[in-house]
Amino acid sequence: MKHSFIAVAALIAAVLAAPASAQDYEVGDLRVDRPWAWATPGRVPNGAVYLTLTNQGAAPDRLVGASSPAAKHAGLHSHSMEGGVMKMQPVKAMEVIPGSPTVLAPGGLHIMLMGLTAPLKEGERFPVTLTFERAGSLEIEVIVEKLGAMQPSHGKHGS
Ligand SMILES: [Cu+2]
Repeated sequence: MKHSFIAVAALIAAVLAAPASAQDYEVGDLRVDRPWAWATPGRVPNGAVYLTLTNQGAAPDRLVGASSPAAKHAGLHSHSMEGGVMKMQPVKAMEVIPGSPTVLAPGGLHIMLMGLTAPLKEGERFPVTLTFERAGSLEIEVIVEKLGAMQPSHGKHGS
């Protein structure tokens, strides 16, 4: 009982602590914090990138596209519960509103990597280019984190 609690607490601490060591990036009024991805087991064809977008300016902006040499195709996706089932769907854009950070996280918004050119391995980094409507393009480096508990729900995703 006590042991399992400590294990869970340690896991949560590790998950929260790990992305914080990643770099932050800026383009125009926008800041991109802690881009990361889960490691992908075996030959899983898809991965997902998570990060936080902050708008430090006065005008709203939107993330309208993403690309990466790590995958054949990168797309913007959201997650939602429909009849008790977690579903993903493509979204055209993600709003980045001043004063209200847009958080991409497991179970919510994410950048989908479809057709990975190689498995994502813990500790590795790969580049992703983000395209914003106003601020333009920005290349970030995504850190691959240890596979976590949210991955199975994501594995259902079809390309
Ligand atoms: Cu997805």
